[in-house]
Parts: sequence; structure tokens; C-alpha cells
Amino acid sequence: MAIIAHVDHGKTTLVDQMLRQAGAFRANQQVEERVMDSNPLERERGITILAKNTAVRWGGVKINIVDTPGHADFGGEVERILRMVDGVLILVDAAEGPMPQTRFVTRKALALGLRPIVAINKIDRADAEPLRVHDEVLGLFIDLEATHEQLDAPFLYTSSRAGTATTELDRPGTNLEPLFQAIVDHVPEPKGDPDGPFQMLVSTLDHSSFLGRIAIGRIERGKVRVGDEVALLPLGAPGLVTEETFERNRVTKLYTFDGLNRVEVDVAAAGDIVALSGFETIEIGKTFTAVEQPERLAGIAVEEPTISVDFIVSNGPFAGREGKYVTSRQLKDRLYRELERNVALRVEETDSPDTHAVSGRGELHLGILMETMRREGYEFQVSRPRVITKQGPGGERLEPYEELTVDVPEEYMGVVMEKLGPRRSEMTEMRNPGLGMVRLTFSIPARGLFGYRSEFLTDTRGTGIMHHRFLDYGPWAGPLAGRKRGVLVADREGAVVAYALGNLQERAQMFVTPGDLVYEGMVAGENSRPGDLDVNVTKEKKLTNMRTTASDENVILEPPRQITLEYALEYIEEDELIEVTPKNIRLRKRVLTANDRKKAARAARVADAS
Ligand SMILES: Nc1nc2c(ncn2[C@@H]2O[C@H](COP(=O)(O)OP(=O)(O)OP(=O)(O)O)[C@@H](O)[C@H]2O)c(=O)[nH]1
Ligand SMILES: [Mg+2]
Repeated sequence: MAIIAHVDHGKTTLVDQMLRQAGAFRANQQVEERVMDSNPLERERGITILAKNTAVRWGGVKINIVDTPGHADFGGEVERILRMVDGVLILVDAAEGPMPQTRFVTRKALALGLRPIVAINKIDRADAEPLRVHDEVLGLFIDLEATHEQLDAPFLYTSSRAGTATTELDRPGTNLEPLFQAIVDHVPEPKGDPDGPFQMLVSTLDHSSFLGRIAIGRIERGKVRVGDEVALLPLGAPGLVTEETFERNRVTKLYTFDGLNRVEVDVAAAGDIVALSGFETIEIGKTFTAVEQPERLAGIAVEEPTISVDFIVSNGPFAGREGKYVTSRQLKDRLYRELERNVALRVEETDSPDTHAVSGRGELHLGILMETMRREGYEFQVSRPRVITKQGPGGERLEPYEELTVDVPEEYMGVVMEKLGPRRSEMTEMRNPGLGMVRLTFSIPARGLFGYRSEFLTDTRGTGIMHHRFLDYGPWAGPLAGRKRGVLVADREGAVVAYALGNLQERAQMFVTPGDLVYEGMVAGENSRPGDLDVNVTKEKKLTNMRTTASDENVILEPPRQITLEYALEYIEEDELIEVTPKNIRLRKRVLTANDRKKAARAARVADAS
């Protein structure tokens, strides 16, 4: 069973409680909160990024559970694992109700014919309205053309945090028993014939320095034993594979899942979710089969990426100072390696061997890849994201549109609509339940959202919540205004001096702090007005014989703006790049010297005029 939902609706917290109540932990075992969010980036950000397996036993039944990420950018993770399960548990926040990503994952699950169980979660919230949300979920099911059987889904009211579930709101739950019972009653047993020829689809890829590549998937048919010779078929159309080009090898290790552990086993059968090693060519979407019956399963279909950035070999004055892996070869190998696991990602070569175009589902999807690479020691540069356009049936240009959901206190509704208008948005729904918070839904070109999040947070003083996810391709919306403010560009190499910043900060928000090293063409701050300024941030105070006043000597500096990768991706313009190293994230102009930039600007003006 997979647990699917919109971001933050409480999936991973629920898995904690399921593990605990099913006795997966030893008595007194110290377990961290949201234990399935095991990788460092997940823990830092408090979100799930990768789908992961676990399993519990309840009343003599083994329940394999897949925890999935709810953020729209990681929708590919959900699509990837839905083929491995026989049922889904759809979690919906009892106050927020169904959100864009709830719709996406529910649509995918229903389309695969999976029978859902619904948990209206966080009923302990003061603003919970479980009955309203119950109706909304049914409305969603009808909208998505659920079958009669799917519409008959059992509904539970749960609190992941308290670890309780109940089928009747007036009988508060005391534990998760009703949930386990619903799973056992409603999730069908795996259907595959355990006596047929072995067949399994690779849904997840893992790696250990010890065993090499590890495939994780559900056995569709038959059995597999350690030491068996099996075939790993290349990707392709489903059906019998006649050409004998596939890898044949022996299974070296076999594991099943149990709580937080993997348990080594000698044999596994249809319905088991296993981790299997012994093959070098493991890839997500490939099929393992018995050698005598090389029958390929349909691969894993995921939706196309919508945005793209260039990964460029570092070539600024500081290139190679901070990274371990900096060459074009290393960058290329690393990007292609990522494709094996990251199913919604695409990598393409460009005219230049130093540049690869990398496409994904959103800024966070690409941002997490960059963050992971920089922690591994990679250094590289990244361009401004661009949307992936398509051609319509009549040859017209189409671009991706997103569904944007905004929850804001009533008083900020005006400013939100005012800002979104010029970004070519169209309001599709407005709901004001009269409790002070309004929910606005828009359709907006993905381009129109670039750079909006930080404005939104400022405009709503941090009280607004926004989510967006891909809706559909629609007509090209025409030119959109870019960043309203220019930047301060360092005009020479050196170390940043407090005195210089003190003079600049009145008309700028700095990105650098005294002692930072800068180079000519590096972006050092944001101009409070349109237009870029070349400035000297390394300027020392002139020494004179005159006594200076104390206030002159201790400049009080505003703290610099922290530039995160996601922020930078939203922020930069076409003529700028992000320099990513294990130690720093710097913004720079593509053209470094002030002279060349002036020439380029002049050439652009001439081109515009003609
Ligand atoms: N009040 C309340 N808060 C909850 C409940 N369940 C989870 N939370 C909180 O909601 C936040 C998100 O919980 P997670 O379990 O990480 O949510 P998730 O669905 O796994 O999130 P993603 O994996 O990132 O999509 C955390 O701060 C939890 O403490 C609940 O039943 N009641
Ligand atoms: Mg989670």
C-alpha cells in the first residue's frame, strides 16, 4: 500500500505511528520523529523527497507500506512506485482539504484501478472541518470519474500525530486499529501466481558500496531464490523479448522489508517487495524474468518535465577553488548517473561540451539535485530556468500552465491579486468560508510564477501559504516583465570591506558580508531601483590625519540577504548565472567585465531597434 497526499498532510508522521503500534520498534528503542525521512536534506527541510519502503505485521498479515513525497516537484516519485502497490491510503488534511497535489496523486491512483482508503487527517487541529473535507474528497472522486467500487472507499478520521483513527467522528479513536483493519479488509492481496515463471518490475534503485546496484520492486509472478540465474531485460515495449541481448546473471542477495530493517532471505514470492542485487545494468523500469520466459512488463510512465536549466562547467575567476569535481567529464557523468534513479529528470547535450540542459518538474526538483551534488563535492554553474514549450496542433507555441492555490488572510487578498494580474494569471476559484482566511485558485503560466514566492511572502508578511502544480499546456502568454530591481555588480576582485558596504547599503540590499571574496562581474547585492550598478565593494576608507568620529568607524551593517539555491533560481535573469560550490552559492553576470557588458548591452539595443 502507498500513502499518498499533498505536502505536509501527515504521511510520514502516520508511518511513525503505524510502525510503533505494530511493534516494529523494540521497547524503549529511541526513534527519531519522522524516521522514514532518513536522508539529510529531508531532515533539514522537514519534507519527504524520495519514496521509501517499509513493512509492518498486523494480525498475521504483512503490510508493505510505501511512504511518498507530497511536494508537487516530486510527483515523479509517486508515479514511479504506484505500480508496486495494490492499494493506496489517501491522506487529506481536515482543515486544508484536497489540494492540487491531492488531485494529482488521486488521479494517478484511480487511473491505475487502485482502490483507495481515505484518511481525513489532523482532526485534532482547532480549525479542522472533517465533514466538509469528507464531502470535498467525494466531490474530487466524482470529478476524477472514480468507479463505483472506488467511490465506496472507506473513510477514516485520523490524527497522525496522536496515532488515532476512527470511522465515526462521535467516537474518538484511541489507536490506529481501525486503520489497520480497513487496510486488511480493503487492500486486495497481491494477485500474481507464485508458481508461474519469475517476473518483477524495478521500481526503485538503491546502491551499496558492498553489493553495487540494488533493485527494489514487487515480484509480479513466480519465485526467486538466491543463486538463481535470472534475466534483466532492457527497456522496451511489453511482451516476450526475442533478441538475446539482455543481461543474465545470478541473484547474489535478496532482502525483504521489515520495519526499518531489510531482512536477508533465501527465497521470495509473488507479492513480496524485495531488494535484489547481482546485476550491473539495473535501471528503474526494467523487468527481471526467469531466463526461460523473458516477458517484459510495461515500463514506468511518468509525466514530462516542465522546466529546464543549463548546468555549465565553472569558468569564473574562482573556478576549481572549492570543488572536488569540476571538469566537464565529471559533471556529465554525475548528471547521467542521476537519470538512473530520478525518473522525472532529463539530461540533454547542447552545442557546447561544457553545458548540459537538465529538465525537471520544478525549481525544487532541480534545486535538490544541485544541493545534493554540491554536498558531494561538485562545483558548477547554473543558468536561469526556462519553461519547456511545445507546439500545438496548429503549429502554435504552447507553454506550461500551473494551478496556483493561495491561502491568505482576507486583508492581503488585494495585494496578491494585484501582483498576480501582470503575471498573466486568471482566477479560477475563490472561497471565503468567513473565518478570516481566503483561498484563491489561479491558472498561471509557469513563467509567471518565477520569482513570485519571495514577493508573496513579503506581501503577506509571511502569513500566506502558496502551492502550485502543473496543470496543462496552454497558449504562449507573451512577454512577461522580469525582475523589477537591478543588481550591484562588483567591479574588481578583492575582499569585501565593511566601509564600502556602509556606503552602499542605503540604496541596496547586500548579498555579501565583510571578508567575502568577490571578483569582477560577481553580483554583490540588489539595487533598490531598476538598472545594474558597477560598484567597488572592496573600497577601504582613506587614511587621513584628521580624527574621525566614532560613528564613522563602526559602520552598522544590515545583515546580508541569504541566497539559497531555490531563491537564486527564482531570482536571476537571463544574463546571469549561479555559481554553485560545496562552500558557496554566488551570483554572477555571464559577461564578467564591465566593458564587455556595456558592449553587449549596446549590441542588444541596436538589434532591438532594427
Ligand atoms: N496537528 C497535527 N499535526 C500533524 C499531524 N500529523 C502530522 N502533523 C504535522 O504536520 C507536519 C508535516 O508532517 P509530515 O508527516 O512530515 O507530513 P508529510 O505528509 O509526510 O509531508 P511530505 O512528505 O513532505 O509531503 C509536521 O509538522 C507534523 O508534526 C496531525 O495529525 N495533527
Ligand atoms: Mg513525508
